[in-house]
Amino acid sequence: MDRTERRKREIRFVHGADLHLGRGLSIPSYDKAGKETQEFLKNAVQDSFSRMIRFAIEKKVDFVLLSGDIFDLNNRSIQDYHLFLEGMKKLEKENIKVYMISGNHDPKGNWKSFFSLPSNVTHFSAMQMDEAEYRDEEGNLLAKIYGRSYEKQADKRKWDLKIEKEDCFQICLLHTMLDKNTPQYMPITLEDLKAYPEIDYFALGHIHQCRILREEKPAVAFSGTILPRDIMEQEKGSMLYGELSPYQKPILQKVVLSDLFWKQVEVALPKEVENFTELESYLEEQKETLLEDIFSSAEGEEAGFAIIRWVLTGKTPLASLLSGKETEGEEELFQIFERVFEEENDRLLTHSVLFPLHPVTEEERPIDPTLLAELDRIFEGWQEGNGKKELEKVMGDLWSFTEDPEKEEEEKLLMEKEEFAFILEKAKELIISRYGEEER
Ligand SMILES: [Mn+2]
Repeated sequence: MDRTERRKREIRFVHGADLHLGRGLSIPSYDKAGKETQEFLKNAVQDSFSRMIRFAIEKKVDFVLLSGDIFDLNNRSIQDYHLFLEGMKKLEKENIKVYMISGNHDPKGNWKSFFSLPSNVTHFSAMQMDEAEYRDEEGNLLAKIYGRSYEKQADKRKWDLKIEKEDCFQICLLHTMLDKNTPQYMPITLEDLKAYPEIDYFALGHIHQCRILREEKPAVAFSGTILPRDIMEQEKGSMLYGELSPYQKPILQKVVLSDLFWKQVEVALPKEVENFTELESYLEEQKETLLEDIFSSAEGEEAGFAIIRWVLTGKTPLASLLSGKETEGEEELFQIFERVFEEENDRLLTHSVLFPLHPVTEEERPIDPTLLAELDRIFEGWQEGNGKKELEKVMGDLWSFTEDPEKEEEEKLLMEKEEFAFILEKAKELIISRYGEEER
């Protein structure tokens, strides 16, 4: 064993990101849930955060890495900062260090300093690539940690990490989309990171899913969000536990932090299901199978608590029956699902029910090809830009369609590309399924 190896003892850490403290769960049916369920949902973010802190303490890690978006831009309150502070103090008491950067949701430029952070916490600068040293009690340098915070909601700056070969572990925190095409969120790629063989681990934040992208040095991973907050985030909340050793490649393990998960479940209705009564009996028959599918697919030790968006498909006459009565129909469907799945089951909540949109084949309902082409042209135009402005008017004041976060209006919800595409797709399906209906 040479001198270098003797000095490098193994280090252990926890890597988290995208805590989005302050951001609640987005559930349209929240008010209809029972008292206990509401209480559970209300505390879910806090519970995930507490689990993270408890895990770090129980594992006696050397430090905790937080890769940005600790707070949610639009929802952070003094209580959220207080909650965070309490967590940091618990770690301080156990002599666990914290290294963190600000992301696009909690940029340094408008970080709210309601409290002073305890001495164990290093909040990296937004000015340039910053660095900190982690030493053991004898003062031996064990690790160097690098990171750069966002100053504003966008960080288009060039990536400026310059490092030397060091006699210790090296870790870098980044808040990035890891994609050259989104210049506002630090435009770098996995290939760029591979060019740093001296770095042991790149601890990434921004993408809300746990992704271990590379296990060899330099290891690269997104920890995921600590708690999924809406139906678009269909994975349990998570963080990563890591070990760096001079003798083997980095060890990274996903740690599930929430029991709660969201899922979109498709129920294909046979054509025999002609009305609400028959639907309810059909669901009663399918109930066990559906529940088993939902809970057996859930990761983690406990099956957990499921928030379900039911999507009805299939060639059922119910589809045409509901045509023009969508709002009322949705309410009735919601009640049916609630009765079938939630009575005697306190581990499931119906998020919403999307009524059947009868997928129509060409043979069943031939569509004039010129009309179809025209439809495609209109929809493409919408995705391009001009149509977006029109749609923005139609959809009201709640949504913002801007892709430039510096122009982003704080009080509006950002219409993401995927959501926009989803809405257009559904609109198109609806038009096609209605086409020629009157004549039938
Ligand atoms: Mn982010």
